Amino acid sequence: MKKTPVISDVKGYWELEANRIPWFEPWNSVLEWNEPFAKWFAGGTLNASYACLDVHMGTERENKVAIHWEGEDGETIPFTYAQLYHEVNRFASALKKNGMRKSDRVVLYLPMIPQALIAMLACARLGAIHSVVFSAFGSSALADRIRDAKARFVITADFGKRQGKLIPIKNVVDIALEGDVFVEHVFVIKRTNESIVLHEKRDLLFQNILEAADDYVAPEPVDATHPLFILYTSGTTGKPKGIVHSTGGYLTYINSVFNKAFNPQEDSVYWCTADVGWITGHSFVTYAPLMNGTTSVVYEGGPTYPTIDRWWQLIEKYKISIFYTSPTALRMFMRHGTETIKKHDLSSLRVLGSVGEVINPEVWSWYHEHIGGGRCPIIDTWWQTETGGFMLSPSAQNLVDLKPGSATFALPGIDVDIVDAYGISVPANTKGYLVIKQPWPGMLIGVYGDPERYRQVYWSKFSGMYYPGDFAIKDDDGYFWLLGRSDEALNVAGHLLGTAEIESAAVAAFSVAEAAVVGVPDDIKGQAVVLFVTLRKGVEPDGETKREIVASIRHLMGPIAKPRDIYFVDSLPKTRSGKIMRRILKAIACGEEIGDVSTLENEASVEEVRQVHVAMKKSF
Ligand code: 6R9
Repeated sequence: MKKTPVISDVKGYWELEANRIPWFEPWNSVLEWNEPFAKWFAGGTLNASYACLDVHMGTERENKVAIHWEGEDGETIPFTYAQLYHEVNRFASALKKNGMRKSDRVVLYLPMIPQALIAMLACARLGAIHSVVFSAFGSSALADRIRDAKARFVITADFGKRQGKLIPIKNVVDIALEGDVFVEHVFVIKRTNESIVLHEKRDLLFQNILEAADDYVAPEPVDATHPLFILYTSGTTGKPKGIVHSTGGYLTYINSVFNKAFNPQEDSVYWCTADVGWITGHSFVTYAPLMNGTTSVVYEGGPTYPTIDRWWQLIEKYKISIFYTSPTALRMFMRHGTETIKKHDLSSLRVLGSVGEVINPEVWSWYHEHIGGGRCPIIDTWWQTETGGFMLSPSAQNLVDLKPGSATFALPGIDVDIVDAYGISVPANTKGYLVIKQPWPGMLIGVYGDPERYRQVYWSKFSGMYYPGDFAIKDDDGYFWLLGRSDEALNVAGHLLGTAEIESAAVAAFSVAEAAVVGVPDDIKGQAVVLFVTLRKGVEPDGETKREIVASIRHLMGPIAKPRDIYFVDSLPKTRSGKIMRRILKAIACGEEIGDVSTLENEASVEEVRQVHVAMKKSF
């Protein structure tokens, strides 16, 4: 059986990978490791905007399309590498002339318009540190992040566009900045003719300041350890953490794993459906594809507007060959059946990727068959905001035998293990905590302004190991299977169960589209399994369906995982990045207060779940 090659000289390997991106000055040492603080390639200097754009100038890629941008209503704008280079230079010049300097923190609150990528690259060109905040977050989430990052500038737009509606995002910035004294300028990109309120002196219309911009700004050389960006991640509880990524280590890493995992070719057309507000949008919409000179599609709208086949239209139209999305989106499409998919020619697809949550074997097989036509490998990438890029993933360059639902092996140079509560490696087929045993170039360099929190959250649970907070199991062949977050685990009658295992068993029942499992206190078993499900179109939420689901779980997991209660709901509460918020379901199932829901996509679903729960309780 083919396995990922083991790298014996890990530092030598990363040095080779670092040489694939452009440097101004070479580094003094590959790694200075003072646990838990890593300095990769210290002394080396580079610039992220240069690595994404300037390197392609004067080459054949100059006139190659970097981005096919498409809006919800079908508006399209292609940018060649030369055009993108020009736009980024002018944008950076305008920012510079208005005071932006190296190391300034700049909050970007932008919809998925070309300027979102342009603004990131323009900040990077000046050595300023961007912090992108997802543009569907509300004003208090935005205010927290602006304050925590001590941002000097905010870049925003007048409106976002979603499901045919205009979203007044500049307005949200105004509310977030009430009483703020630190932000000097808000740069506003105007994309509609609608009027907006402009605060004198503070707010600058970007189109106006662009008039005085130069066509070229020299890229600021920064040390490899200079922060490229801060990205806030909420985790399951508590105030969001400002995850800081370096420039040299981060770019080296994402460039390396992007090539390994997806194996892009010169003529590939790549589409990652993530928003720039998430790490996937940073690493695999903006930086890695551009460093590679890849042609990407960037799409502003949602997956089902104006029609359910919007995504398949785009794949057909642009002849997309590498498609990267989330299990959440796939499960939503599964629910709607395959009729609309069949109408489109998806034969350009060559590689399919998945990220964000466990891809249940059922969903994997559906993706493989109905989207990939049975011929495309599914590259299931396990990673986190904190890891910068993929950690566990098959490689399309050197493909191993795939197993539906497994992220296969660690990528070369990555040392991953599964340990018990004492940090001891567990044998095959034993559930445990996933850990990373060696530093890697893409690792976060800290939590902004809080080194102690960085140490405590990631490096204190097990001595000398990075703790990501996920459960996993390794099978007899050494394949990794992710089992969900360890902070959401269930302990039923002394058996530790991962949410993902039971959810996959539930989704294996034909009727089920999506499933979420939580543990609730139980007098006898310690915890009991409670299951929330959404059903496929046309399936009745009746006793027959319940019996089918229970049978599937008993069959695949054994009687230990049999749910005590099953609730049928129309939708599950999810974060805006598509992760199911089990914490909320658990609170509802236990009759507790729900707490902070500021990162929720659809608050209505919380209320709906609660009502179904109350109604079902009464009927028992
Ligand atoms: C990239 C991203 C990180 C958490 C991670 C894990 C879950 C991500 C996964 C996966 C199983 C995969 N996760 N990819 N679980 N299989 N392929 O999603 O970053 O938003 O920080 O979330 O997401 O639980 O710990 P982030």
